[in-house]
Amino acid sequence: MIARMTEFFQDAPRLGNQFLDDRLLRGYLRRVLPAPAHADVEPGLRRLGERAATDLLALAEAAEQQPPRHVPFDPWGRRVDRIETSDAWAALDRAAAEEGIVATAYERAHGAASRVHQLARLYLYHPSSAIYSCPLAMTDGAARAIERMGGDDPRLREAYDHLTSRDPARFWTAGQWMTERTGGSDVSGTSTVARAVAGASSGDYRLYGTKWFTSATTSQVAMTLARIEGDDAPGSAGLSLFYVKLRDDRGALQRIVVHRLKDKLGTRALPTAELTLDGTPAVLVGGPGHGVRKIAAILNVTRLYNAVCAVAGMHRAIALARDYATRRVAFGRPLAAHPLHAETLAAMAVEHAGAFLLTFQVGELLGREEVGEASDDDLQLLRLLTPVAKLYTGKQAVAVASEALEAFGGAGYIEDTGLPRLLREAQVLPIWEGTTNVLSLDVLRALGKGEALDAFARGVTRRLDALAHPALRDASRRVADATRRIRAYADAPLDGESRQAGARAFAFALARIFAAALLLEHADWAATHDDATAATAATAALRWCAQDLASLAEPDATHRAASSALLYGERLSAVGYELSATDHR
Ligand code: MFK
Repeated sequence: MIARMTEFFQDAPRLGNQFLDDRLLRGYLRRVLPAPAHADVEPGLRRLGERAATDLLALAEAAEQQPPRHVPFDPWGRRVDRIETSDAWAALDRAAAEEGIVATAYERAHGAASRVHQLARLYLYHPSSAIYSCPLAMTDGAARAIERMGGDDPRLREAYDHLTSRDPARFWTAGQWMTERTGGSDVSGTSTVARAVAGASSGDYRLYGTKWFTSATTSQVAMTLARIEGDDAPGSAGLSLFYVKLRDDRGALQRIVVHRLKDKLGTRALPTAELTLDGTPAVLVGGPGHGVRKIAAILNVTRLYNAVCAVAGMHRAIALARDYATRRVAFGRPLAAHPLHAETLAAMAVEHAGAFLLTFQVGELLGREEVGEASDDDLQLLRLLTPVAKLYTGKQAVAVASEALEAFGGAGYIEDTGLPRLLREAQVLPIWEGTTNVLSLDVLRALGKGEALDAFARGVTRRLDALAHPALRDASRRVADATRRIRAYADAPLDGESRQAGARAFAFALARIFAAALLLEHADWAATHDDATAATAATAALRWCAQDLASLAEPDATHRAASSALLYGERLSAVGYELSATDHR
């Protein structure tokens, strides 16, 4: 018995070609890309899917083994603030350029569909990138901001050319420095000051202040916020957007002091620093003031990246757990043959399918906006669904990663299996780029005067009305009913505080309903086109729609007072909550 045990070694999970293994991605691209575009891009995606399971994966693992190091001084005591990263990290940068992970979106070889193609490339690249996707997100956001607001400033044009280059020798990445000690989510607390450079052209400033989180500090350039001296407009309206080139022609940091690298739960190959700008030259972008509104052009791209990376991470976690379930035998049969295990993995696949379609829908809308083909409804939906997709997928990515680790039993908790990284890399997704709650409030902001919800309802109804397959009818009725319920909720005369307290449940309902309509649309297409993925598309859609799609909260003043008492123990009577005498103690 002992001899038999010692001879046994469990096979590790293996990854196949990450494009060929992804039926949802392939079916989706067949549906949404025009046939010539599909024929053009498919071979490249196939190659990238292979790289994601081979050389990129090896580079990502090597980069994780050699995290960045801050070298503050040279051997002779001069302040140098070098951030040393691994060769593998540099190779992932080169691969990103060559694979056009950013450039594809700006070359626009396939018009509006270019954004979907580019996001599909990001989706394949991200889980084998050691989070090199983070600098790429900010690079794409910066390119978009410069395209929209850069005007003809030669320094910004130069940056745009580098940020969107496929040539590894020319490719630059950008940081996005928003967070300060005085303001994390509340960016209006930014205390960095911008002083105009006397005698220089009108866009030239020097920045003074401390940035508390700067991701990808090895980037060549960054976009940041500062208050122009003398601008006393209140809150974020008094902030302006600036472009910074981090190093001079000799490679020295331009009056930037790096204090330390952050010691983070995950994203460990990615350098994230605290730094002080002490007269750093900067170029004003898009004129003075309204910096938050301007940096939102970047945020809305990076939030979409966040969602794509969330669904990509879910897919990777499921791919590993699915493969392992065929290799691991317990109680006399492979895990895959155990009904409860199979149900658990299938539920993760359904979660991934809805999150995937919701996210790529935002990509379709952004693609149309970028080439000037977006309708008014598209623009409303883009504004509304960007935070919805980000907040929903970020949260679900953690749940799926956690479930995936559990599917490996104890091995999922052991560092050198690489599996714990799935959870660590997921946990950042609901935090950076706006937490779930901050984004739920952004959803309320995006509703505006109600036009966005009108566009939302039309987007759902149009899809439901077009369904042809009779098997989808019941599910379609459930989605229509949930849409009526969120409309009634939005129209109800709730006070502002109650509206805020219920904002997360509302945002989740929007995510579930829109994803439901997209899943039904996709399943209908697959069934009527006899697509190879028709059965899985229909199963995912029907299971998704069987859940409560609009579980709304109505936390009125009494409810909120009780929540407060639950947390802080104040006397409920003080806030008018009537309970028995014993409850008041
Ligand atoms: C692997 C995946 C890749 C991910 C890469 C991640 C690396 C990046 C690391 C980071 O940078 S993390 C830092 C991220 N920080 C945030 O996301 C900030 C989160 N906080 C918010 O989003 C707050 O809601 C916000 C800062 C926007 C609140 O600011 P304000 O100024 O108090 O809000 P206000 O006054 O409502 O909005 C100011 C203007 O901006 C308004 O326009 P108007 O001036 O015309 O009235 C808003 O409509 C507009 N605005 C705000 N958010 C917008 C927006 N416009 C469009 N889209 C938005 N999302």
